Amino acid sequence: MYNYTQEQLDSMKKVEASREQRVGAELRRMTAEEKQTLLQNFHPDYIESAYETLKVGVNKGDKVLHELAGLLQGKSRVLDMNINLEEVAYDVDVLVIGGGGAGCSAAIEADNKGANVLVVTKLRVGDANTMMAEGGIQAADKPNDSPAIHYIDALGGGHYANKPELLSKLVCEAPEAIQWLNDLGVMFDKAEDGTMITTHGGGTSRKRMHACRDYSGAEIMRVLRDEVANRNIPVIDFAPAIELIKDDEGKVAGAVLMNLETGEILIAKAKTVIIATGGAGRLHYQGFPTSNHYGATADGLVIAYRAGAKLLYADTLQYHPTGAAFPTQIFGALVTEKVRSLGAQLVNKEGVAFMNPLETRDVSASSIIRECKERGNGIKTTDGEGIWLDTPMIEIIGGEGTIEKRIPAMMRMFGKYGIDIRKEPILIYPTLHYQNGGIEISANGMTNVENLYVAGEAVGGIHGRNRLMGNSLLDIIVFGRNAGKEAGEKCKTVKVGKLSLNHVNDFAKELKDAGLNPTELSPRILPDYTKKEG
Ligand code: MEZ
Repeated sequence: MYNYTQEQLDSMKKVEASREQRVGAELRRMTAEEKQTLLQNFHPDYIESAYETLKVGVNKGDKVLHELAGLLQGKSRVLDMNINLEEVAYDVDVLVIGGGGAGCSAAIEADNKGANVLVVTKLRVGDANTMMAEGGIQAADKPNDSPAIHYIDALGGGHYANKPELLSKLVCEAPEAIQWLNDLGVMFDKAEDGTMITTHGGGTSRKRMHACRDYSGAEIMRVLRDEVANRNIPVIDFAPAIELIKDDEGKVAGAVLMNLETGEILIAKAKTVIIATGGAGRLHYQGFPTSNHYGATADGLVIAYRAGAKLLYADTLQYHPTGAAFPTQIFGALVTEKVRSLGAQLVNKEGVAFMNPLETRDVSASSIIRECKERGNGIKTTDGEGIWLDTPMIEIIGGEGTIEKRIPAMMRMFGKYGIDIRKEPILIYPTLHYQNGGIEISANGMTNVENLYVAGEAVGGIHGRNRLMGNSLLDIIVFGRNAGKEAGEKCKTVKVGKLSLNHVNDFAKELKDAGLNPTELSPRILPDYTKKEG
């Protein structure tokens, strides 16, 4: 057992004491009014002081978090560089920026269209939030389910703000996405008769979460990365895009890449460009820890915004209810929602299960924050406080061995620190997990800027103002493939004009005219964890 404090041990005893009577107890769902009040009072998205209004660009007048505003209105890295756009290092049909699940899916489909594709990644292919996704991928492919029911669940979870044409595409193409992955070789959890095992997630009315144990994203990424390699699609690692390039007609026509090791600048010319750069957890909005991978710094949003692409719901973030709160070595790491799907309850300091564990994520996170901040029912940890997630319930409900079989990665993550989640509850607190908003696209994957496509977490609008579990692994496949097909087709008719970075200079002038004189370079590229003075 881990070296817990006396206070933690005393509280853990209360959790153990109440366990038996909690097993099988029906925990009430909140009413719509209760949820709204809870969100307004405790969800971080509602903290006005965390936001500021954008002064320039297409979303001028919209509010975004300070951290993102600083980057969107930051200083372009190319302004102080002497860049020769005629020295083209790569000339391709489709340039895919990002090597996660969306980028790889896009590259595969563009390749299927016969396009000459290049993938460029900031780190390495697979260093992405896809790899970190644990619990599963939704698809309505069981007889008691349908895309229409999936649509209604996601629409309710998204506070009715989802763009209908995007959500419709997501749910209607979900069964085919699962089939595609299965055919490529993804090892989904299956029953002995070969049918897929599916579970609930927060806010789902049917069991439609397909999983590969609790490392679903890693398994999907393994297969997509192999597929890209098997097709000999060229990939350039450690080459983040630091700016988009347009042509003299204002159409997107490539990107400025930076060799991360040498700083060398490389020009990639392309007929169509797909941004698949993922999320922004490493900006640590409002000081939250994050479940995101090291490169999640909103780069795609920044370069797209400077090129004139519109953002949608950039003010809404997802704080996953169950980030590890303890021990400190894994502070903020994801504890998959599947733990709750399998029966673990959220329990406070006094051993009371204070909410239904499968409310939607924004509601669950707010409820945990309220329990700690307002009600004083949190348990102190090295880094703050947390709530118990009563994992031993899973073994009681599902039978001995369920944890090892269904969530081995969780068992291992805590086991490394001497915590046996089959026997002891674990401490959790919300962690920054997902960017609900992003760059606006049409159903064909294109932004308002000609020849610029977006897929994956960098897109805004699919999930409205709150995403349901398992709809992200789904969207990277559906919209990644979609962007690849569309961009792979569109490039056949594109003639690229003279390359230009005028839009960057225009944006800099806009900043100056607005009285802004930014010194912070953007995109950020990598998070800054150096200790600040004072
Ligand atoms: O979709 C997700 O974010 C997901 C499946 C996360 C998880 O809790 O495992």
